[in-house]
Amino acid sequence: MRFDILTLFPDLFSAFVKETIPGRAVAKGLIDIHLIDIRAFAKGPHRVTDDRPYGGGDGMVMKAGPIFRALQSIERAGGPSRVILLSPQGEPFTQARAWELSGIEQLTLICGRYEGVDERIRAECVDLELSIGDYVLSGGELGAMVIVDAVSRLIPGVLGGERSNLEDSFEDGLLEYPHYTRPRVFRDREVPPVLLSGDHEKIRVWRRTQALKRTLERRPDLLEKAKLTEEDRRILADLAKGKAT
Ligand code: 9D3
Repeated sequence: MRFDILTLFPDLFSAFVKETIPGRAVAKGLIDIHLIDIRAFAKGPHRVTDDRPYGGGDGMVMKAGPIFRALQSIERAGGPSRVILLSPQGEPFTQARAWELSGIEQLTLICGRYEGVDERIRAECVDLELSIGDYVLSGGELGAMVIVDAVSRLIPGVLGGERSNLEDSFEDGLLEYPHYTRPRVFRDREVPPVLLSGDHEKIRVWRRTQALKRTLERRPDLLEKAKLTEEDRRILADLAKGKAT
């Protein structure tokens, strides 16, 4: 899988590409990350990439020409491709969207800056506009890293020896149960005895109960879409009655 990232700040990606799981996937040859400096496609001695908005108002708008030429410079990898604009106006990026994108051979990510990009880039070039959440960032670069991270760890082989992404939070729609490791006592807090019992069935039920309890308390919105078994529904009923802990 190949990612082409269009940005005015390619240096922001150097530690990301060197140090992260996607970075290791690059080293393993499973993914390619190409950084494209939009400024290299700007014209004139000053290589201007932004301009004042028609109609007036504060702030600057990214010019269409440099982004368009940067897009034209990308070699086609062959398989299906998608051009994604990161913007606060985009659809929310979700785990379901990450799975969908992980099946596409080539993703192009356009990172906006300033007030945004000229609307004609959207109209001419963009297949999908994504936001990573309801907060204000300074540009699309962190959004692009979020998408590369979430998508590339779904590609077979990227998560080497680490636990499978099927166990991840959000794959079954629940938050995770609490984790403990040594020491058994830390600042007078003991590891729940069930985890030391060696009774794997009891441990499984306890973990499932904790996952359901956390989700109910912190993210009740997730329970509506979660994949729940008959056992889960019974545990939830017990939690509601104050029976399970
Ligand atoms: C302060 C500027 N805002 C005017 C009211 C609009 C605005 C423009 C551009 C706000 C943020 C940005 C830059 N953000 C992104 O490019 C961005 C983003 C985000 O801000 N939040 C969540 N996801 C994303 S993806 C790209």
